[in-house]
Amino acid sequence: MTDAERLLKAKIPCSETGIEVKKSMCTICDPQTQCGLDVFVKDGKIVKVEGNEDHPYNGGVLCSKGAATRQYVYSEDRIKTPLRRVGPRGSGQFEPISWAEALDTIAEKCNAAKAEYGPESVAFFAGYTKYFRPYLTRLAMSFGSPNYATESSTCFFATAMAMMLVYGRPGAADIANTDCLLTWSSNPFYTNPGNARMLLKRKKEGMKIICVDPRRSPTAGFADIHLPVRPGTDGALALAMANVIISENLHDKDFIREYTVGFEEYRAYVAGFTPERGETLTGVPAARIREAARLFAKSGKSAIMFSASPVVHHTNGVQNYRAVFMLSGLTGNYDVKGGNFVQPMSFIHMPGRFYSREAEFENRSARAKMAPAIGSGNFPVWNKLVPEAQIMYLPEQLRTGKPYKVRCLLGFGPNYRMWPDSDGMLASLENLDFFAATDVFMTDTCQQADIVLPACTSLERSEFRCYGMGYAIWTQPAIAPLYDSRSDVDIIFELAKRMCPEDELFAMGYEKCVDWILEPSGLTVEEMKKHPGGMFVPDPLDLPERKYMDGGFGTPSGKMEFVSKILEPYEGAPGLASLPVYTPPKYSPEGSPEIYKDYPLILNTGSRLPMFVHTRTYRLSWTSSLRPGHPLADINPADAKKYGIEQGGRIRISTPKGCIEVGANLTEMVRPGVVHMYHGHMEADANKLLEWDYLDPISGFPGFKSALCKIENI
Ligand SMILES: Nc1nc2c(c(=O)[nH]1)N[C@H]1C(S)=C(S)[C@@H](COP(=O)(O)OP(=O)(O)OC[C@H]3O[C@@H](n4cnc5c(=O)[nH]c(N)nc54)[C@H](O)[C@@H]3O)O[C@H]1N2
Ligand SMILES: Nc1nc2c(c(=O)[nH]1)N[C@H]1C(S)=C(S)[C@@H](COP(=O)(O)OP(=O)(O)OC[C@H]3O[C@@H](n4cnc5c(=O)[nH]c(N)nc54)[C@H](O)[C@@H]3O)O[C@H]1N2
Ligand SMILES: [Mo]
Repeated sequence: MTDAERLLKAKIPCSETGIEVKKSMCTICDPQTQCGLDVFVKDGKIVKVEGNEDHPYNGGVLCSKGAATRQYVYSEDRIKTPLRRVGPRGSGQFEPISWAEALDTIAEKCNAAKAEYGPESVAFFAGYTKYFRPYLTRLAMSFGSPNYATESSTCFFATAMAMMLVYGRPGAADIANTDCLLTWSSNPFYTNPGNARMLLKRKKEGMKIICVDPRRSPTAGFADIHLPVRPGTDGALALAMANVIISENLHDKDFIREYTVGFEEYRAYVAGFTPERGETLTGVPAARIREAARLFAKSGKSAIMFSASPVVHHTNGVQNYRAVFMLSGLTGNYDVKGGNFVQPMSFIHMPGRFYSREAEFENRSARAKMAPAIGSGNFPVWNKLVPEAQIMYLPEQLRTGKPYKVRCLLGFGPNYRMWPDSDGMLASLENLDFFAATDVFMTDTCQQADIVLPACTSLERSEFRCYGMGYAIWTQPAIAPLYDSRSDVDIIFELAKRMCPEDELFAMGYEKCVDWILEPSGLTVEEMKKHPGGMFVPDPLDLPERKYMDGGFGTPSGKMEFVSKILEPYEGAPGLASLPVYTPPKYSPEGSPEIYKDYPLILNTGSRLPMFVHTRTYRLSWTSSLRPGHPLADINPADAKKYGIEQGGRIRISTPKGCIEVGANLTEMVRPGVVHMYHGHMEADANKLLEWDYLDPISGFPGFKSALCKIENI
């Protein structure tokens, strides 16, 4: 082998090999964990990726999904050109068309529906992908439709609602400065590697960890105290911890006196949740509840690390998280360093230590003059707090045409398997007059669309992102968009020309709009282009503690609310009590004993696996090989023994709604009595097992993590 061949084989970037290293970002697991990437490119093709060592979030590290970037980008499933459906829906019969024809058709259909039925007849939807959302929001607002919705109808917003009901503004765990981290259902070792590294560093420095998780997750493995709660009983556990804190006089009386309302009612309610009752309701031993409550209340500064999903994936989710978040105020840990510290969201739900004009750009206040959004009548509290449609109601509105017919759907990464009763969601799409889907891959949702548009990946486009430590990046394409694909943002700006030509900001173009949004931050696209791997923001905000001392809390009373003023008008309606009243999940041993008799196991769908992200990485052989035999359900060996199930054996999981057939994976990681099944599999879609209206009445979030099921060998 010659030297030149050796260099090439080793993929060394130099003039002999012609390999260049371009800086980029991995967005396979959108959006919190955008790891910096070094992309090795030769002749316009990616030959290798590595983590960018200089990036402050990942410091050179990549997970299995990021390491499989080349398989993701060069997947066989990529959509190559704009397509028009020529066969029946779902038939897969499409013909290629030009971009101009595709964009003109979409705009004509939407403009015609607007003229005939009103702009609300057109819905705009973003799946899990986040980077294009401000522009899609503005497109919907300028077009005049209140029906802008996202995957956040199932993710994060219910957690934010719980915080907002109590404090007005969410505060995130200040892991860097806390003495005691209470991870309530979060497992960063699988879901957020940067936070996991921080957690390990702080543990070495003496930080205590309490982990509330039904599974013996890696996070639970590092915890000083693990509380293996029965899924969906988190509220009862939090109330029992509050009972210990108050009865042992560990609460922060000064804070409570000055800054809260409803404490006496709360104290009286909490008195009923002794640790012994807590044990009965949650399965966590009373002694351990006491121990955890004391550690949390006595550890100097304590912080609650919450999650976007598991606690709120229950029919009682928002109430449960309200009870959890109250532990911060109760112990004086809200909006202090080392506690749950409030920072403004700078861009797309991420703090970046700067202010931006994102909200002004999106112009959601325009909704006030529009027709009611999808789901707003069914979820009034959601409607009050979240300026988006609650899209879980879409299938029912499509079926019934009530309160009005939705005619057109523009989906960017739409995936019908995101909804409970996914089959019902799929069938309901038949009621649309027109459906356009933009995706990277030809999915079975795209097969339903009238027009399909090919989106490129993050390595082929430019996008802005920021990070909590005050870092920002404007990415530049590492390679040109493959085939005839385009960035979602380009598509949105092209549609804006055709659907809201009078919009002056869209008329400025993408980069100018980003500059406009970032104007208060001092960041500009031009400056960021000089730092392809990202840069620290020029004058990062250094916010004081206890910002509520100036201007109060963002709640109706201006104080922390143990009794919610927003919920008070709904008192008496099931699940909407103004105190954080604990009710068991609708389907649970206590909530539905009749069903429990025949379906004696709890079905928890979607607890994360390290190698999969929703529907995205099943198609990659590298990531798939890390879970041989998938789709698999995780079952405790004691349950497996009871039902005569063996490792790898085929089983049927049934609920009253339906059944799926999967392999069995026996693991001590899961609690006896709980079956864990990851979602989004084409061959075995867990969301088929759930009813469309199995939803939390406050948030409209689905009860993905507490249905009842039975299992049998097949
Ligand atoms: N690898 C990977 N990373 C991801 C994702 C992915 O799909 N794969 N998804 C991303 C997305 S969209 C999200 S929302 C986040 C989620 O991020 P995380 O919340 O960290 O992940 P999960 O595994 O969903 O849940 C964390 C833990 O909650 C536990 N849990 C389940 N039910 C309950 C319950 O009722 N109560 C309590 N207390 N705990 C419960 C699970 O056992 C699990 O260990 O991860 C993001 N990161
Ligand atoms: N049973 C169950 N269901 C769940 C959950 C659960 O825990 N259990 N979790 C819920 C949560 S927390 C979330 S966040 C949702 C996520 O649910 P989804 O939004 O369905 O998530 P994905 O499958 O990651 O992405 C949807 C589509 O976006 C496409 N896509 C990827 N990148 C791009 C891009 O750059 N542009 C465009 N236009 N499309 C792109 C993907 O190919 C995919 O087809 O699922 C929810 N559903
Ligand atoms: Mo999520």
